[in-house]
Amino acid sequence: MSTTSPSPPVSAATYDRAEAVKQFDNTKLGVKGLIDSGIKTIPSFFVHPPETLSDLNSRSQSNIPTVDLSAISSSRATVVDNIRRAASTVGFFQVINHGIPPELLHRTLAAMKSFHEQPPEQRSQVYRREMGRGVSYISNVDLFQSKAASWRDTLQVRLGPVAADREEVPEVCREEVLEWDKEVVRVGEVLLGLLSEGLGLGAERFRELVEGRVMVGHYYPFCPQPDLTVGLNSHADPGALTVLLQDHVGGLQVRTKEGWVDVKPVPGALVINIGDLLQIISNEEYKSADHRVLANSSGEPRVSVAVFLNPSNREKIFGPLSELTSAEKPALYRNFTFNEFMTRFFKKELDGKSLTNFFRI
Ligand SMILES: O=C(O)CCC(=O)C(=O)O
Repeated sequence: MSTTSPSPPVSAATYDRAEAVKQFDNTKLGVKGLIDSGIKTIPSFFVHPPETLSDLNSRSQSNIPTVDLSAISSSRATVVDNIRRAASTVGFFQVINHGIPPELLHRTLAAMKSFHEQPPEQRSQVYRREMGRGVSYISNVDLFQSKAASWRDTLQVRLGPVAADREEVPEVCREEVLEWDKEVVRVGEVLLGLLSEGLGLGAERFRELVEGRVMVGHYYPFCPQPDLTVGLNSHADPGALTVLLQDHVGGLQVRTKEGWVDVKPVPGALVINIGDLLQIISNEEYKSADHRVLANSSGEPRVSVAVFLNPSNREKIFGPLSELTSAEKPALYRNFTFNEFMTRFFKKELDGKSLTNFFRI
């Protein structure tokens, strides 16, 4: 535990947290701006409660599964089985040999880093909390709802069903974002096909789950007091499936039965996780998992790019698929529209796996 106190060193009686949060947001420069200003202690509103901090050092030595996609054409049933096993236990796995050129993996991370390292006046132009135009640069999507802020900034880009205007995507990462989206759609369709087959549903059943897509490009600057805050609070993703590209720095962890497990960076791999919606429609055959990112204590910033795959029709009714429910296995969730589901998600802070409980029967 750090012995330095977080800044500002004021008594609880005089500290106006809401004002401090507002002032931070008004800088439009995120956590990167704080680090660039030379701070050595973190503002108090980044300090997490004792119950979060005391859990940060707990970790298990196990690994999450790695699935090799190169065998799809020669031995599809084995790959389906490996994916089904990973999705129904941990809900998190890495995939290798997915066919995305290593050069694009590298370029996408580098372009996202370049966006976050642009001069302040360029970054601040894109800083906004509303996704109106489909692109927003923001620090902490839940800044005004959460008990404590987290040490990261994010560029969000809507990719589907209606993508942000090409010109809106910051030029410094425009080509890479658009190329990355194409590859994620391709790999996402393959994975959703395998996951669907794993439930005995045929390869096409989850096709629509790739149509609604949002990309988040996270930047986790060095944190001077990493034992007082987090990079990203524990949460489960609400949508169907997440495709994540992380750099070599590390810090992502997933909660398993054995405790928190590091999702160790594997060169060239993608990290895939099941979201709450897929847990629900599979009637819990597949499991979404809580995950978090530790505050970055390394000398270099950490960069990750996640694309959340969702259905596009917000009015469509979702719930456990009838093929997967029976007298022996009754539906565990009620039906809802995707709109109701996402509205519920955005009403709360990113605080663990609680979204599914709102819809549980
Ligand atoms: O940065 C990471 O590794 C994880 C990102 C993540 O969990 C999210 O965006 O929901």
